[in-house]
Amino acid sequence: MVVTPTELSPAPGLVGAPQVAPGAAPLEQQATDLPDFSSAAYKDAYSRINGIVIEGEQEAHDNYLSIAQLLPQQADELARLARMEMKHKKGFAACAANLGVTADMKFASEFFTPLRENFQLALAEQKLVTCLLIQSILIEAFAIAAYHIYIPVADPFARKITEGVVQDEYTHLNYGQQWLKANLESSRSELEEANRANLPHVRRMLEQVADDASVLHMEKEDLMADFMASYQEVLSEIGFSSREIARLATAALLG
Ligand code: PL3
Ligand code: FE2
Ligand code: FE2
Repeated sequence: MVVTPTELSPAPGLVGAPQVAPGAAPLEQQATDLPDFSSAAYKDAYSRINGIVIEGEQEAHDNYLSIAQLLPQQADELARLARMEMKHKKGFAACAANLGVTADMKFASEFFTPLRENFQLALAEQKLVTCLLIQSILIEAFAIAAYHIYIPVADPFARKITEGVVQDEYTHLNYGQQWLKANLESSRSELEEANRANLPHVRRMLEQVADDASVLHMEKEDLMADFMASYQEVLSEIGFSSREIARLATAALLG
């Protein structure tokens, strides 16, 4: 599309000094509509979302230590990733304490049951490719999407913590990506099968969290779009073609 100078001009009402009603918040605070962090509705939704995040960080820690059993030559690196996850868990626990919220850990544990069970099954069968797909690709891409969408609508304390965490999560996504790229041909069929079995769970998890997330001003569509962006980018880096990626992503709609 050709962009003409007219299309680049500001809309008539936006010319000149910004108009702010007397007593209103300055424009930069109005840009993203922040929730009321002290409301009962916010704290109620936060108790479940924060529980999910704390449980997710704890399970990520456990999963990297489990993966080290299958990749003993990389045990040091995997222990380093696991330590990062414990730091994340502590950070998010501090976010809840700061808001005076108690995380709902029972809800959170149930939320992760399908992926936890599939990971444990794969571990028992020494299916390293499946373990890496579940933890290092699907869960990490889910975390990255959640943290990206949370940052602009978080309270200032949680925003700082989440900004630090999201950087680490890229390291974790990258870890799985590198291994799978180096071993693509021998991993292909297990990867496709594990993707078909687990991607629908991620979709259901996003659906399950959508109502609480929207109380935090995080929209389901934004979460899904961010997840799909990281997921597809990783698959492309691993070496899949666009057609293969479309096929893998289609598994989200089935099952
Ligand atoms: C991997 O390092 C950790 C996995 C955590 C998974 C998080 C999923 C979060 C879903 C809801 C998003 C809300 C984010 C708010 C943060 C307090
Ligand atoms: Fe983490
Ligand atoms: Fe992580």
